[in-house]
Amino acid sequence: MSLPQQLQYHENIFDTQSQNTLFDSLKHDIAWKQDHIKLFGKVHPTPRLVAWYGDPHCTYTYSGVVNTPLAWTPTLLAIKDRIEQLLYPAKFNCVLLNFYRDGHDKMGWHSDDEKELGPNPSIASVSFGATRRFDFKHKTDPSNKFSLELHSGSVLLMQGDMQHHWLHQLPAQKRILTPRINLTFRFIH
Ligand SMILES: O=C(O)CCC(=O)C(=O)O
Ligand SMILES: [Mn+2]
Repeated sequence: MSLPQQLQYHENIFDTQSQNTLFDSLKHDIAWKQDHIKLFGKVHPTPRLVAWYGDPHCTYTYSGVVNTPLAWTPTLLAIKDRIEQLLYPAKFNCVLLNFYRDGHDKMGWHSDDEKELGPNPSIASVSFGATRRFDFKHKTDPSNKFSLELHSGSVLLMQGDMQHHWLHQLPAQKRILTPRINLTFRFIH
C-alpha cells in the first residue's frame, strides 16, 4: 500500500536491545498519570496513562486539560536526538507520552489540531512494546480509510496538511495482553 505523501513510516530505528531498555526505563522513570474526561456529565478515567514533557514554555491543552511540561529526562532527550537526526531538519520541543497497559487501552478518533501546534504540524510518533494497529479516516469522505501496524522501534511522521484532512485512532485490540508506550514529539510555537 502506498502512504499519503504527508506520512512517513520508518521501522527499526531503535534495535531490539534499545527497544527493551528504553521501554523499561520509560515505564519506570516517567511520571505516568491517569487523566479523566467528562462525557455527558459523567467523569471517566481515560483508557491509558499519559505524561507531558518538554521545554518550560510548552503548556498544552489536551482534551480540555491544561498541561505544564515536566523537565526533559536523559532518556527522553536521547530519543529526541535520534528522531531529530532521522528527520532532519525537523525540531521538536515537547512530547506527549501514552502508556497502553494492554489491548483494552486505546485512543479514539481525533486530529492533532490544537492551535499551539500551528497550521501544519510535524508530529513524530515513536513506539515501543506491543505492535498496535493505527487507523486513519478521511474527514469528509469516511469511506477513505487505511490502517498501519506500528511496530516497536518504529517512527511514524505525520506532517503537512494531514491533521486538516484526516482523523486517526488507536483502537482497542482486546486479544493483546502486553503493554505499549508511544511518544509523540511535537513543536509548540
Ligand atoms: O499511540 C499512538 O500511536 C497515537 C497517539 C496519538 O495519536 C496522540 O498522542 O495524539
Ligand atoms: Mn494523535
